Amino acid sequence: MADAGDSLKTLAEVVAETAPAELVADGFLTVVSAIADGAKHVSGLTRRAGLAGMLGDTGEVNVQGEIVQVLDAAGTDAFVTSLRDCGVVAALACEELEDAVFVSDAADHPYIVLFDPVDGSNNIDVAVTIGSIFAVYRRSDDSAVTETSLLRPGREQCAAVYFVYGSSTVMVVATEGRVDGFTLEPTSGEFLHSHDQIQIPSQCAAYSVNEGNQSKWFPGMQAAVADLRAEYGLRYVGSLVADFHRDLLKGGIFLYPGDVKSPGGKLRLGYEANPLCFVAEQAGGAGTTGTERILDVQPKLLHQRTPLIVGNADVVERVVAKLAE
Ligand code: P6P
Repeated sequence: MADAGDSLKTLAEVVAETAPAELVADGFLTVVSAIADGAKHVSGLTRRAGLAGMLGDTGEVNVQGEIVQVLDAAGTDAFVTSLRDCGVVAALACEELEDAVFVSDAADHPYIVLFDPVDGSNNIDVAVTIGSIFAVYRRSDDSAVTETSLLRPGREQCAAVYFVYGSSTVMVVATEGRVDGFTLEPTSGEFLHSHDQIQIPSQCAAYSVNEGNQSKWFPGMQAAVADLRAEYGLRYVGSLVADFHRDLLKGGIFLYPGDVKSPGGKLRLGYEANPLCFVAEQAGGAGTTGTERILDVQPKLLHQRTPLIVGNADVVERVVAKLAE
């Protein structure tokens, strides 16, 4: 029986045809392919986690102070290897690694990638959707790459990529002015163009926050979420990429605010908030700390955390106005 996948373009075809010419000219497709190769490996491990020894934790604690899941470590290895060896990445930073990995200062290595290899990893053991998130930058000049080279505001990203390992494995690629989705065809191993030019729907369909933290929120956030609660249904997976992807495709607003215990928030700026807010803005949405556009924040630390409010621009703006009252 004919299958929609039979007529869909591949990731390589779409990126070659639609990505900005200056990116295509200096190896952007190589970066995207390296990221996709790592994700195919992680997708395969995720689908067979209980059979592939991918459940549970390693007993180690990462730089975030979080227990490292077995799949976190496997995902880190897969993506570090594919990005380090692809030949166009000068440096990379990963949630699971305290320090950046410096690959080459050569001019033919123009890209820098920050990533969260397996987001939501505490959901692995219960087979709930998890993801991977990537922020892609071009080196600002040919000078030697240092840790400072990775502390760039999110507005300087040339692309953002994330994967949802859910009921299907979906890759979302955003470049300036365009967001496309690709579904992994397991038999061929190809990511096929299943979502053309994604734009966030005009109507917000749900709010997404961990209501269990309500008592810890500052009063302004408690009032802002009360407004959302009065108008929208609640959807919360507890896996950032799953919650974000639903809001991107269906309309919605995701919030992980700072609170009295963690005023700076829980989620990381460099490889969670920045790439997802880049995607959101290219799809017509918005992302803020509550007081500042996420993409304008000047990072000071590689693993810096941030409050995050992202989704339908009009609803994000309403929350910001409420917080400012
Ligand atoms: P909480 C998963 O651990 C994660 O980093 C994100 O994927 C998710 O959005 C958030 O934490 C969930 O945190 O405190 O609601 O369990």
